[in-house]
Amino acid sequence: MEKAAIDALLKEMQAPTRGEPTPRVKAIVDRVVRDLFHVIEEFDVQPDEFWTAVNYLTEAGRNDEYGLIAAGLGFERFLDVRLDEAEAKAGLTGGTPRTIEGPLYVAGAPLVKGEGRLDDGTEDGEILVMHGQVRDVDGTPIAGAHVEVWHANTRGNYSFFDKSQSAFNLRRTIETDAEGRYRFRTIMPAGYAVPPEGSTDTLLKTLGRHGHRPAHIHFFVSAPGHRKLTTQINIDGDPYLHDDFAFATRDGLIPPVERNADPEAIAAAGLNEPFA
Ligand code: MBD
Ligand code: FE
Repeated sequence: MEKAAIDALLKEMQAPTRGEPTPRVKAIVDRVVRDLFHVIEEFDVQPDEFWTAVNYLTEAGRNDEYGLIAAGLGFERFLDVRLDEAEAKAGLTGGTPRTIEGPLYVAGAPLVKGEGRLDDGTEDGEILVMHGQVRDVDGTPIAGAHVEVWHANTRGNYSFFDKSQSAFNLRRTIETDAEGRYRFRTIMPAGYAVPPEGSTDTLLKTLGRHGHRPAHIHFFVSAPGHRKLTTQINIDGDPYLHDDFAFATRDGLIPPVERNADPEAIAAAGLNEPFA
């Protein structure tokens, strides 16, 4: 079909309307439908191919994988880049870079003050201690900020999504102390991989891609009167560090990891103390 004929057909299908459409939604849906008509035309998509795609989407929804697909196709990264751009235009610069939230955050993690232990002790992992300070863009420490932390276990799985883990394992909200500092003890996460043979995995394989992420730790940082930061850190040295299926690795989010096998140095640094 000619492009003009497709558009004429679409116009025919605009009428009759009933009631008042929501203009923004209508404009977007009309545009998406029109673009898909053109894709069907351009690629000569056959009815069986179209219904295969519909069934794929049905299954992906049943598997709760739309969030993963959005990450893997780069939508989440794109939305982030647009936020960066909008902030730059508004003159809002500086601070720790943002990166994507991903689909695995769960609200309501236990609140601890200043420091805490994230792992429930059931897994034998490499002990990881991370500390930091929340500051505003002028460098002033922020006491009482909330640092929400969540990450995967040594198999790359997240509590709640992995029913074998205890509730809120590897998830906490840490309130910064008077100097804006926070500290936590946990176990070193492994990199994440999309569920094998799932909808995302199938799609990525069809595109000649993998579904791996480097080992990482997620953060929301928030305080009254400040914009909320959504970010992550990556574990340096991970083979997928610069090959993340979700495109979330960014300069400034790969802190140095100090590996220390010396028990005396660990004790001297106060790292044997019972984190709350
Ligand atoms: C993750 O753990 C994640 O952080 C993202 C962005 C996508 C899938 C799994
Ligand atoms: Fe993640």
